Amino acid sequence: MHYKNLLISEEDGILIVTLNREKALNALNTPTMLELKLFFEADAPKRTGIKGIIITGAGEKAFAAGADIKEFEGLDDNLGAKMAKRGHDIFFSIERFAKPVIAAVNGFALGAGCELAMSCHLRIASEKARFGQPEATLGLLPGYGGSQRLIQFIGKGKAMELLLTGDMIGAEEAQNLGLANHVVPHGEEVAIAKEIIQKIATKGPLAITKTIEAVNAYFQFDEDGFAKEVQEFGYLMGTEDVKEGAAAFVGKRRAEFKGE
Ligand code: CO8
Repeated sequence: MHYKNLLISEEDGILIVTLNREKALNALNTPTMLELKLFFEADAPKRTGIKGIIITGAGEKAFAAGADIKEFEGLDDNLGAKMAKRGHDIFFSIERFAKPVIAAVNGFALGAGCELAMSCHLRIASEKARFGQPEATLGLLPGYGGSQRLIQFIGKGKAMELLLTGDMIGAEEAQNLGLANHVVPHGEEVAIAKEIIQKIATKGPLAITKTIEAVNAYFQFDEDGFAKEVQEFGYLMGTEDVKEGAAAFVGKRRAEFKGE
């Protein structure tokens, strides 16, 4: 299969998936999401010989700076909910992948980018990584599972603060909060992720798959929260506020929200 927005390579039995929209800070537009869907739901499961998968971003600056805000124009409540549901399904397929999936976070991991990193089993952060869920700044809430997974990683109080303020945190704070597993010198995140996958590959492969299933099972009761997120994301996508938020971003100005 030929991918346009993802670069896929294999090194020492590990698949490396590079989000490849550097000029847009690897924002996850629809074609990229569809390629992630194809990769994780169809292609990668057939590669039974691989030891694991690493996801990273092209360039020096970003893992992924969110969903592509330039695609928001023309979205309404119905389409917004559909896109959020599709994103949930893709990120569940990453979270439930039978082999370890590690995010090598080489820069900004914001909005959908942070949500993608959180759907991976582990996160190795460059010291330059920045994490955040800035959707409220756009008049939205996270649409790809962020309102649920952020709580799972850092607890309700701090998650509430980051979700309500839209503040970004650096790699060290992300590690202290439990969001990043390790912080490493910039440029070494893929190499360290590879070392960890090589170590996991020495363990029992069935044990690894069953451990991933068991850890994920702990959070199954949260699925109503995901359904709630789809519903509310759809609602917000139909509001004037999100049109204003996206237009302000594209126009490089501060948003003037009316609460409508
Ligand atoms: N979408 C589209 N383009 C983007 C995005 C994005 N999320 N982020 C950056 N870009 C583009 C910029 O528009 C700019 O393009 P251009 O050169 O054509 O103007 C280029 O990338 C470089 O960006 P900046 O010039 O802004 O770079 P800075 O270093 O000044 O700033 C930031 C970097 C802080 C990361 C800044 O770009 C920023 O704030 N980006 C937006 C972050 C954000 O709000 N992310 C959340 C998006 S919403 C979301 O993820 C919701 C997911 C739910 C599902 C959605 C389903 C529809």
